[in-house]
Amino acid sequence: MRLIGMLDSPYVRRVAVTLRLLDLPFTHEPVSVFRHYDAFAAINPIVRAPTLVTDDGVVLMESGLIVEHLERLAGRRLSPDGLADHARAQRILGLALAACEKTVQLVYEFNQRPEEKYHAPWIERVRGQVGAAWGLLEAELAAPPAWLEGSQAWATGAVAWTFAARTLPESVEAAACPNLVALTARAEATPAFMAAPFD
Ligand SMILES: N[C@@H](CCC(=O)N[C@@H](CS)C(=O)NCC(=O)O)C(=O)O
Repeated sequence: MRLIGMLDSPYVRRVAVTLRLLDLPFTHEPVSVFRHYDAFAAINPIVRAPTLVTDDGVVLMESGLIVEHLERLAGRRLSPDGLADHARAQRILGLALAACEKTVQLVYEFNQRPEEKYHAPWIERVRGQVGAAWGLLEAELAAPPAWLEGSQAWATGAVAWTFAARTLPESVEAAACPNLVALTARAEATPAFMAAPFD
């Protein structure tokens, strides 16, 4: 299997960490959707990271769909079985993905648009959404469930926090999110994360 994309993308990184957590063999090709557009397009004309090329040559995209496929391949899931636990896992995962997506929107606003084209009301709205997502995620972690560590919700939460803290530090308030900071520090020290560093 080939994983295409840079590890500074939270979506690529969550797939890389998932591959490690599931002990699936893969090669990683750090091709950038911006700096290596043509090379990326040669693999996936939609130029969307992450892209996963299966051993049969099927080109997959969308990290959630890729994770679903990888779990099938490995024959195990990175989420709890019970219905109530699963709902909680999906809530934590959804909050982490929302924080990611909204942070990416801010990054694109600042990196892809000329400054005179920034739209302040939109930026304020997205900043508010980012803050709400982190606040709610932090609250979920105040009494973390026993199954959290090693789950997809855990992996994506930590990937999301590192991404935001490193890419747009002013968008995160570490002092207000001690649980997230601690969870991320522990996750980043695990072999699965260390094998897929943000840089
Ligand atoms: N929902 C997608 C989001 C993926 C995404 O936004 N990828 C970015 C890189 S962080 C990308 O491909 N950007 C280039 C583009 O969309 O043109 C997923 O979960 O995979």
